[in-house]
Amino acid sequence: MAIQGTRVAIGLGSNLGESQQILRGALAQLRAMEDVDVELVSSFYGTKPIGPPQPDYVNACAVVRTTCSPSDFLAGLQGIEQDFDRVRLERWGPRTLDLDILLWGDEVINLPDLQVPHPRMAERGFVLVPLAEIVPDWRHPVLGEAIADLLKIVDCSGVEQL
Ligand code: A4P
Ligand code: MG
Repeated sequence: MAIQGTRVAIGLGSNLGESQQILRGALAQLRAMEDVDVELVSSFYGTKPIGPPQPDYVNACAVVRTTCSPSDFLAGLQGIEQDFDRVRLERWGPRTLDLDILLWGDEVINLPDLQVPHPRMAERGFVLVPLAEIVPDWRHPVLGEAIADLLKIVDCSGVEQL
C-alpha cells in the first residue's frame, strides 16, 4: 500500500543470452524494489536491431509508480542491469539487459547522466509499439503528442509480438 508517487515508463531490451527469461527476471527485480509499484507490463516483442549488426532483440515496456528520485531510480535500474552481468562492448551494441527510463510523469529531465524523455524514443518502433500497448494516451511532454499518435509515423517493420 501507500506507494503513489510518479508514473514512470521503462523500456526493457535484451539481445544476448536467454532474453525472455532475462526480461522476466528484470521485471521480478523491479517488483521487489522498495518504493516501486509495477502497474503495467507490455507483451514481449522480437525486434530487428537498430545500430551495428547484432542479434535480434527482445523488447518490452513497463509502467511503474515510484516515490524515488529520478537519480535513485536510475541507480536502481543500473543495479538490476549489473545483476544480469551485462556485457556492453560498444554503444548501441549487444547487451544482456538494457533498462531505459522513457518517461517520468510529464517532466523533462536534463542531468549529465539522465535525459528524460529518452532522447531517441520517438523514432523507435521497438519502444513505441510496446509502450502504445499499455499507455497509448500518455503525452510525450516535449513533442506534445500521445504515444499512439507518435507510433503512426514511425517504421514498425521488424517489431513482432512474441
Ligand atoms: N542515460 C541518460 N538518459 C537515460 C535514460 N533516460 N535512461 C545514461 C537510462 N539511462 C540514461 O546508457 C549510457 C548512459 O546513458 C547511462 O550510464 C545513463 O547514465 P547505457 O544503457 O549504458 O548505454 P547504451 O544503452 O548502449 O546507450 P544508449 O544511448 O542508452 O543506447 P540506446 O539508445 O538505449 O540504444 N535495437 C533494438 N531492436 N532494440 C533495442 O533495445 N537498443 C539499443 C540501445 C540499440 N538498438 C536497439 C536497442
Ligand atoms: Mg540504455
